[in-house]
Amino acid sequence: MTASIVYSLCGMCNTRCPIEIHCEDSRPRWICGNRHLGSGTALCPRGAAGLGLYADDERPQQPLIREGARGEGRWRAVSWDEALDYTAGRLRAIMDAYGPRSLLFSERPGPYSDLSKALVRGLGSPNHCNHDDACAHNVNQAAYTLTGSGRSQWNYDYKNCRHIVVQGRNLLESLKVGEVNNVLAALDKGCRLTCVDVRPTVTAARATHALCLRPGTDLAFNLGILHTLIAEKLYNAAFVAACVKDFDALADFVRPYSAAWAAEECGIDVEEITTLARQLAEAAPAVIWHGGWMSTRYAQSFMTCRTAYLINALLGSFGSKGGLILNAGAKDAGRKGLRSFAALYPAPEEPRADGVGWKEPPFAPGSSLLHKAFQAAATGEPYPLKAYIALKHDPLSAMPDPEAQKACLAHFDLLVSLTFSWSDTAWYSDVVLPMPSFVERGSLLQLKSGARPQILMRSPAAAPRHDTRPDWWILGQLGKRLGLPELAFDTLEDLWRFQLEGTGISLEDFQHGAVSLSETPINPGPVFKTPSGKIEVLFTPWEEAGIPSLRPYVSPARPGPEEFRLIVGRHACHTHSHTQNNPLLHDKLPVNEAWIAPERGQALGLADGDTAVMRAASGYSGQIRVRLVSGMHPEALFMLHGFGHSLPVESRARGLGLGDQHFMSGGLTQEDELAHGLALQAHFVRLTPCDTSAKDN
Ligand SMILES: Nc1nc2c(c(=O)[nH]1)N[C@H]1C(S)=C(S)[C@@H](COP(=O)(O)OP(=O)(O)OC[C@H]3O[C@@H](n4cnc5c(=O)[nH]c(N)nc54)[C@H](O)[C@@H]3O)O[C@H]1N2
Ligand SMILES: Nc1nc2c(c(=O)[nH]1)N[C@H]1C(S)=C(S)[C@@H](COP(=O)(O)OP(=O)(O)OC[C@H]3O[C@@H](n4cnc5c(=O)[nH]c(N)nc54)[C@H](O)[C@@H]3O)O[C@H]1N2
Ligand code: SF4
Ligand SMILES: [Mo]
Repeated sequence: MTASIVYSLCGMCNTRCPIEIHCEDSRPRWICGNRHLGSGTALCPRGAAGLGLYADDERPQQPLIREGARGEGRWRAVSWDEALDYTAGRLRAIMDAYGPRSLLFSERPGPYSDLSKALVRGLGSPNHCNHDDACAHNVNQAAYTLTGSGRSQWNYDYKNCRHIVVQGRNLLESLKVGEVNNVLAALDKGCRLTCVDVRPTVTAARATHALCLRPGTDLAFNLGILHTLIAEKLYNAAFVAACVKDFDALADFVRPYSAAWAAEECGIDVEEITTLARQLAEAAPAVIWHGGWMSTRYAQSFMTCRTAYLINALLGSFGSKGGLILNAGAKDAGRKGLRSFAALYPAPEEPRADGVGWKEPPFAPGSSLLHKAFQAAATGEPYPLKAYIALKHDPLSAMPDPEAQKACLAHFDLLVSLTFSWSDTAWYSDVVLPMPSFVERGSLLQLKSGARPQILMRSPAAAPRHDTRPDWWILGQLGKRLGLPELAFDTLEDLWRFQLEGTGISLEDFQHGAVSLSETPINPGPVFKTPSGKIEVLFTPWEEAGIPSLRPYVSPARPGPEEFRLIVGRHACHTHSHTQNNPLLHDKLPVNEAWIAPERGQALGLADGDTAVMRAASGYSGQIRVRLVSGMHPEALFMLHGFGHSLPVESRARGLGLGDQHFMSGGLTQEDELAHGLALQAHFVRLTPCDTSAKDN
């Protein structure tokens, strides 16, 4: 037996933790964290279950072209040549008839998007979208409009922090392994953790103090904190004078929002707000008020995230040890970054179909609004969209109201899905171009910015078990057939050599899967890439267009006496909707449940473990097991996202639990009032015991 280790990157979620894949006679046997990169061998349950994905035969195994109606599940298995010729031929015909801008592309973005962006640009379409309108769009715009840098350019220096506040951020379950390790290390050293949620979580259980707010009132809470920091002069006056523009406008804005008012709005004691503000001032500037991640929940989520960053600003934590540190890139390390494929082509000048960049004042670079592009496809305004390619993206699960989405998708002549697992979107497509699992796949090199910027390598540890091809190869082959031969590479090594050109780094330098660009940590300090070089409370482009950068608080609607607000979230054992059929993870958590407060259950005649009918305002309904959970806010019904699979090809996940997206009817037009991220939690549902509802029907 020959043993070997392949250094690579996990692909069970977008975090891409560095891993070691241990092989015996070239067969992957074990996956653990990469010991050479300082993060230890531990992985989260999903990463460890990568071998389950590798072994799974219930994933698309060869290219498929649809035979029956969309979604019917009748396929013709074809060769790669036929699949690529067919796809490229249809794309060419559509672009000839409607122009290149009729191509819409969406993906879960990341370092590998450089190639797909290049393809879309090279073909002449402005319509490259990401998934962020249902994820971090609002927090990204909040960071950008205040600091000139997007949310992921600000790193949290947990290790040196004295007080962390997470709000709607379930950091220990919706996790990144490195972040969890750093937070736990800080807690061991005495750092305080305040957790603000609407239900009990693992993060709340580990917190120094946990608070339960009325769902959707976080903006009131933050305004109460800002008010207290200013009224009690607890803020860092020197930092504010040096680094915050328009402080007076902020002080005027928060004046009406006292801690007492906020406490009443949120349903908590006033001391919860005043004490927290004082504790933070005492620990400042080594404090982190997390800006949020999955922040597309309410009509005022953008303002909630803005106020979170403004609290950091008043406490002086930007640029401070133990606070928010700007990620350093290759340039900061005095090095040249990776060569870009997208830079081979000029940015298209056509307006985007989703309106970003021309309908409204600027958003952070790279922003998109896929739900608006879908609506544009339905109306044909500003122009027809006719071909749609989804890469690593499952909007039918990951955006609200699949039926409304299908009505939009009906306007496309071609739907293509690149994926490594079955998904509702792949199943509904005209062409499925299947990829190997990350265990069998290499990817573009990734430049990871941070205190010590690095270039990371994902390498295949085994030959593909099925007739699947990596995304870089598929995109390159499509490019080659559509007049962009420079995007096609025969080998992964050729692709990597293109990226490394001019960096002085060679493939041999990637001994343990990474090359560090700096020996010592870099802290660029409080650098704000705004016109004034300061944090700008008022975002000039919006103010000039008559859009207020500080929007007054609007109290969220209360559910009716029989209703609950639908709250969604994640679990440590699953990633969105693509791990439920993984044999290892399915065994750990096969189904989702509806969590409600015990007193609400009792009033409805529901006991813990009962099955109930959950019904949306649209009438859509399904059965779900009910959990009575102490500490839940009574207005909230919580369920995990990602369940309710119905595809016949997924024997393990099929028929278990409910998909939250189906309970969000009308949700494609429910969004944040300023930044337009989706408002996924603007929906109410009802629960009825199974027997009663049977009689009702
Ligand atoms: N109703 C509702 N909607 C939501 C959410 C919610 O909680 N509830 N959460 C939102 C959030 S935060 C997010 S990030 C999005 C997530 O939305 P998505 O990114 O669409 O979700 P995933 O299930 O992670 O991935 C989608 C598909 O991509 C494939 N895939 C995953 N990784 C790769 C890869 O490396 N390469 C390729 N080619 N394919 C890959 C998977 O097989 C899967 O079929 O959903 C958002 N939408
Ligand atoms: N295991 C695992 N980890 C993941 C992912 C995954 O799929 N699985 N996905 C990754 C991705 S793409 C993302 S975006 C992040 C998301 O990470 P988070 O932003 O942490 O998202 P969630 O887990 O959806 O929700 C966090 C918490 O918000 C709470 N919440 C809901 N409504 C309110 C409210 O009105 N006020 C307050 N204060 N709290 C509220 C929920 O109860 C939940 O506990 O997770 C990432 N990490
Ligand atoms: S957080 Fe877990 S699933 Fe995500 S990359 Fe890391 S080990 Fe893999
Ligand atoms: Mo996300």
